[in-house]
Amino acid sequence: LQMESLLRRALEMQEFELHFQPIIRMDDRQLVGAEALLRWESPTLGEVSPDRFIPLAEETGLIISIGRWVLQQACQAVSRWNQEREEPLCMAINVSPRQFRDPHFVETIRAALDESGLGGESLELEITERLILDNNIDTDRVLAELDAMNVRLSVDDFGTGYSALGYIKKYPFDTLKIDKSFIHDMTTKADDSALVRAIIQMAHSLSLQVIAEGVEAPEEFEFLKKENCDYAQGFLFTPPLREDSFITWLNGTM
Ligand code: G
Ligand code: G
Ligand code: MN
Ligand code: NA
Repeated sequence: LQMESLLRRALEMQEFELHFQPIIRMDDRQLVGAEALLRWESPTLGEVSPDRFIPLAEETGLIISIGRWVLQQACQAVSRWNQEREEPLCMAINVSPRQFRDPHFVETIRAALDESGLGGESLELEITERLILDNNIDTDRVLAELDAMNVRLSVDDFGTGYSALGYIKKYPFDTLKIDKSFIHDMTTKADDSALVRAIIQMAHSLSLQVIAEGVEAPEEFEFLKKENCDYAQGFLFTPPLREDSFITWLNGTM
């Protein structure tokens, strides 16, 4: 209850910050984009993990206004970065089922893109399997509208949910993100390496691209590269960074 009342005020008290984690193309190790990850520093509670406050924000409906803030901040950030780049970066944002079901969701996306002068192709929305399997009324229509705006759509944490594979073909997804739990055991456990290989092959046969999450070791990178995985993200490159550190990292390594 205390956390709820603190969370209610966190936006206006400017206690949120976005961190950014690079997404790397495996072919040439070039930076192609970043995932925006929300951080809450409460003066009362200290740093609160999103695993704790995101579910609370979903229950209370606060995720609608918080999610809008995330979207606006993330679009403005990538728009700034792209002004100084030849190859534009794509910004990936996590979207909760509750946001997705908000009747103003598509309109909010359109406004954030317009206000930051971005095309839809500069934005990727990460959606969990949970949302798709909600079997909600408007899922088809909302995904089709986003697709028509060229917004990219990815399935986050792939493999951890119920993985009804039918929906992947049914909806206009561009990318699968393989959950870090599989990547972690992939180079030591035969089951996990077989699974990762199968996911990559299946994705490619459906014309989807694959991002491996949680890549921590060079052996993992090499294994994924051999299996033709398209992109990688993880501590091997860097943890999520504040914008200033992200820019420093980008200038230092790319
Ligand atoms: O960054 P970290 O690993 O602590 O994130 C934990 C979880 O919180 C992840 O599952 C991530 O998807 C989720 N998360 C982080 N930022 C956001 C956000 O802006 N919106 C939503 N809906 N979830 C987020
Ligand atoms: O659920 P989602 O994929 O949105 O969550 C991404 C989370 O994974 C972020 O909170 C981020 O901090 C975390 N993360 C990113 N790279 C790594 C990694 O290499 N190892 C581990 N253990 N976590 C990671
Ligand atoms: Mn994610
Ligand atoms: Na994930």
